[in-house]
Amino acid sequence: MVVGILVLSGLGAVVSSTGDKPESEKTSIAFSRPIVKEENEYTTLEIKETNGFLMEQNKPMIPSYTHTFTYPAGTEILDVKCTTKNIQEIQISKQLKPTPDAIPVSALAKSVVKESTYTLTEIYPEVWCRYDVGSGIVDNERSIILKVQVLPIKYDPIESYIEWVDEIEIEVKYELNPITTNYIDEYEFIILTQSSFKSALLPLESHKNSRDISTKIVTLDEIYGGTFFTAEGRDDQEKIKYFIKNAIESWGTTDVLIVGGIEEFPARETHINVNNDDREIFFSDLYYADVYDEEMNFLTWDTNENSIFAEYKWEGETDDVDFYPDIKFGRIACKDSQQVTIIVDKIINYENSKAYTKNWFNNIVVIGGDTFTSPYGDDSGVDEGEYVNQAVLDIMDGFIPDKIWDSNNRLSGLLTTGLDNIKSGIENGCGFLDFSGHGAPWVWTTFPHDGERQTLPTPTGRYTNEIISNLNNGDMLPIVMNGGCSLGKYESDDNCNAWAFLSNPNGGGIASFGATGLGWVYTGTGVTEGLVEGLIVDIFTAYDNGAITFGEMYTDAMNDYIYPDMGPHDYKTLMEWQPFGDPTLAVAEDSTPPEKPSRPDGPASGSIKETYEYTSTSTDIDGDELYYLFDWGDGTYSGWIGPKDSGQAASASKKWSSQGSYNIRVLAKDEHGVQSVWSDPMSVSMPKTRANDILIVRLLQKLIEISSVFESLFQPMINQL
Ligand SMILES: [Ca+2]
Ligand SMILES: [Ca+2]
Ligand SMILES: [Ca+2]
Ligand SMILES: [Ca+2]
Repeated sequence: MVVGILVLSGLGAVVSSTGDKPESEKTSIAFSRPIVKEENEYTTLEIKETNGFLMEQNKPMIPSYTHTFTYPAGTEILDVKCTTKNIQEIQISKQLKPTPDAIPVSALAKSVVKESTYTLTEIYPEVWCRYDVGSGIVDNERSIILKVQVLPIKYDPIESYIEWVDEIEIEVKYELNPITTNYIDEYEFIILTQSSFKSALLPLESHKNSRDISTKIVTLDEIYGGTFFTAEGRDDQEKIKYFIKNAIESWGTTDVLIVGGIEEFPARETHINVNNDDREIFFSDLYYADVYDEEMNFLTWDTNENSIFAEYKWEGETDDVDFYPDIKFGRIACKDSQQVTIIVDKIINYENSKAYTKNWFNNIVVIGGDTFTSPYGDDSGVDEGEYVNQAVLDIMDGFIPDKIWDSNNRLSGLLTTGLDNIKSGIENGCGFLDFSGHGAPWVWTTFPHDGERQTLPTPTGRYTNEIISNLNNGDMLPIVMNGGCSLGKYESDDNCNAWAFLSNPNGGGIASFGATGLGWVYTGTGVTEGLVEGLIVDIFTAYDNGAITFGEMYTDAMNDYIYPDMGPHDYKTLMEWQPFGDPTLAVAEDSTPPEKPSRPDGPASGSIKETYEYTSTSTDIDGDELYYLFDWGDGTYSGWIGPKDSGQAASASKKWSSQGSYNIRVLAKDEHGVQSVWSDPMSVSMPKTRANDILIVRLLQKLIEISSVFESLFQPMINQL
């Protein structure tokens, strides 16, 4: 949604530097006049320069623009000032649309959508800008991240008008005190485990070292016993967290893999009071990753020192949490050495074969239905699961989609069932798999459009961990998003869906995400604007923006998601969203992309049921070999054609089966799996008739001309041809 931010101060921002004095940076954001739509009972606002919404429950939805400033670790943010330019008023006749309800996506309890409403007696929001400072890892650099959320609208519910501002200038005053980091890159990557798994992990350690990722296995005994650094901390989890801090500061560690299920490797319990319906205690590995606050102090997640961790309005208590991960991390929840060996073999094979260069990798399977239905109070008419899937496909637009949906009858079919289609989608090979619906630890499910019962996928209405464990997709291993409640709750089911993809020795997945507790999402088109499904969209965006490891996909998405004054649903989402897998896993490779391929060349018109050939060419500055994909504009693709030398044309043939106009476009990828942009489209028209049929049509038309009596008889025949 970011469209042309007008930055008035030139290329991005102006930084003035005057020796030791505080420095400052200014950025201006211009906003065009809001588009006001008054539909049904509400007014909605759109401002084209905004990139999100302020979405507080029981408050109106306000367009927002979030700007991220990044500084070296140690920088102190002294002041953030927002100055508004012209403020104008627009009278509105209907109240602003409320933020959609946040609803849990549990497979067990039916989620009832209440009609979202609010009562406001004061101008909302109170401020034009708000900000938040944290410490995290950005492009492998320890960084201070400043998020400024600009709210270009104020709403007066009593007088029924809005104020909007056409420009806001943000001025940041800061002092650069880069911390001296004598971090030698001794161990970029540490693998933490109980002793009994160590020997099964040795092949992974040497594999990573051979890929120039300096790696060390450290056992819990060594952490608790102070083998490398003096053990400190009040309990095992805190000792592990201090160990990670020491590894960052003494070894230059950026990535941490935790090995073991809840019995084999402890996790931290959280205490988030989302609302009185959800006071579930759940586990969060983000605890281990969020090592520092914005002043680079060790963050205990128990700032009120009552030894109850990660409190949010828990018996009235709240602990400060920074949320920005300071390391990239993942867990492989192995319960025995055999599982360790399965995962280690899969990782080594995935990386040695460069899975991301394979043609199957460029397939994506998306699965969804109507997450919230009208019998349970959702009157949006939106099939939320499919809506999220489509948002993912729009981001991953060089991937060939396999849409397993209720609306196309592929999730709801009876002859070829939903389960059949999911199985063949995965077993045909795909790089990514996105489930969007409801869950419990061992089952994913969803509703048909406006359905009363969770009957998808057909025929059983259940996609279970047992089905996942029986997948037989060999080396073609996807990264899996398990959208729904508790699908990553490994402490209650040691073969929960998210983990079952990894533990499968004959296929399954290479890495996955799932919630360790009850997950929350918004209803209607708000579903992609935040919470679990919004974070999934951010993870795909991070991949599309060039993340090259699994850990970067997650960390970049977190860095993107976090905003000032987050609410309880965001707290829960960010703490429960568990990455399963190796954070250093190579999911892409750096290479200069091929040039935009030439517009396809070939016949611009023709007849259906005849075969035509089209060609296109691209070049690669690195001289890489290229593969081409033709999108025929009718929902079908050519499949990847190649390898071709850089500059060598590629051709593909197509026979259209129904009449119409189609836009053909072409994409190239190089031998490293890096894709070009799509070519300009070539428009082709396929009239309804074959050459041989044209004579017949002319004859029939002649007959109609002679007498209109023939029209009712022959016109349908003409239409058929
Ligand atoms: Ca506490
Ligand atoms: Ca942090
Ligand atoms: Ca719906
Ligand atoms: Ca290249």
